[in-house]
Amino acid sequence: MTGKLVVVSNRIPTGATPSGGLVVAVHDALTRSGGLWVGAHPDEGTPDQDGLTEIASGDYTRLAFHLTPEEYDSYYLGFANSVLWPLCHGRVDLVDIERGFEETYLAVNARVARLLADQIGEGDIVWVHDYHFLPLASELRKLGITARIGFFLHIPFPPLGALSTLPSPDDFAEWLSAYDLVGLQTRRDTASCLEMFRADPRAEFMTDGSVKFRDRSVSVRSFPIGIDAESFAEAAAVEGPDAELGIDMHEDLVIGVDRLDYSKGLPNRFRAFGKFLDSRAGTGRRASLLQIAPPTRERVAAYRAIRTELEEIAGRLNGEHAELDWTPIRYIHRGVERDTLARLHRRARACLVTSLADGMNLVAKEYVAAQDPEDPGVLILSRFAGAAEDMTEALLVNPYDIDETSEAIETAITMPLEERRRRHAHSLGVVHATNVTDWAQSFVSCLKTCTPTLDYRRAQ
Ligand code: GDG
Repeated sequence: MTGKLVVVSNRIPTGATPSGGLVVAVHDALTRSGGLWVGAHPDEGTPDQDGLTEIASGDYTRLAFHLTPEEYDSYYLGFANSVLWPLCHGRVDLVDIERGFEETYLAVNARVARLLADQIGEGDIVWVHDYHFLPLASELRKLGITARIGFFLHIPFPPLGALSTLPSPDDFAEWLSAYDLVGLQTRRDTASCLEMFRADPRAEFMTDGSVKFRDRSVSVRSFPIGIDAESFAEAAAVEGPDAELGIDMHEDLVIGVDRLDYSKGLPNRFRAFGKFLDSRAGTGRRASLLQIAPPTRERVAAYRAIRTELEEIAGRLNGEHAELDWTPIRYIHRGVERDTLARLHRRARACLVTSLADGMNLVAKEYVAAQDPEDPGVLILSRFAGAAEDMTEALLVNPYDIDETSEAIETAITMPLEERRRRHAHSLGVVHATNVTDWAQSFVSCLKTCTPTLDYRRAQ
């Protein structure tokens, strides 16, 4: 197969500082291979405009489709982010089903399929990303496209029972069966996806491990995503005065970096940090939490609610614990330059990743990559983040357990050097074994051949 790689995802880079895991990872992959990247136009809800528009292209071509304001509301904010996102992150209570959401989601996918069909040539392979495009392959098949099409889900695969929340629960299996390869972040997600097919009378399991669904067969595998560890480590090691980063060398710095999303467990993280401050009261030892949390999806009510909740907790804790010359929680509701972020990670004694559910969590890998191996900081990692499946030597916590998380902060900051080095060496091994280049290459080569194995790492 000699055709080009065609990537489809909701977001495409426009030159601004990328702050989404998917964008960072796929940009790196396409820069290396060349090809075509199709995504939604960055101007949210542009007036009715058909066709694809070329936007800032470099090593590969980028084409954007346009969403009308109504489509943006019902497809993107609606079905994708008020139904599928909470469903996949175990927040069925936040699922908001409105008339027209699913219809628009299907219509947008059908339109994108029509636009895409003209771009797909003989021998091309198509790689579709994430929950915005679950039905895309099925729409492309209706148009007679026979190319190999793969799908990668960046977020957790929903548990079987939760699928009943969908207006048409059987659609999920139907949509996924139109792909040749379905890639998931973890072995646990793979098991959940296979469980869905196992429970579906239309599916049949083949001896090579693939799933036969009507007249097609689909392979389901895990491809844990990673980062470009070397370039992140390089950026982290750039020397510069602490004052430039706003760091006080007399205090222990704990860092958190997350889009302000309810799946990231930020209120519980702040509460745990508050308990930790309580436990240190009167000791004269200072620690501060630097939380960088750029805004995201602010027109969805659940996101406005989490912002209000977090600001209330931060304000209360700072009111209780701050001194004239010290603010224990520094909460920045803006994006920060990647290079600054990398340097901050290296200076932080600990990093808090306390997701209540998370496909992988790249911040966990970035923090590990940024450390000085001779004197590394400690990663405190939620056992509900996909990263925890392999990073078993991080300090794993249950983010619902505030006491446990609070104690983990103390353990991390006071951990002896030898133990820090041992734990870090293991985590760094995982980061290197799952780097983003291998991730993309493994997915693409598996899509070309679809040889039967349930986990690409075991095949290497
Ligand atoms: C989804 C899944 C999965 C964050 N703030 C800033 C900034 N970031 C960067 C981080 C990291 C990325 O954004 C966030 O990636 P995560 O993986 O942590 O989370 P999601 O955005 O939810 O990504 C997730 C991922 O897709 C990939 O498959 O791991 O589970 O939810 O790279 O560093 N970057 C800069 N400034 C910021 O303020 N420059």
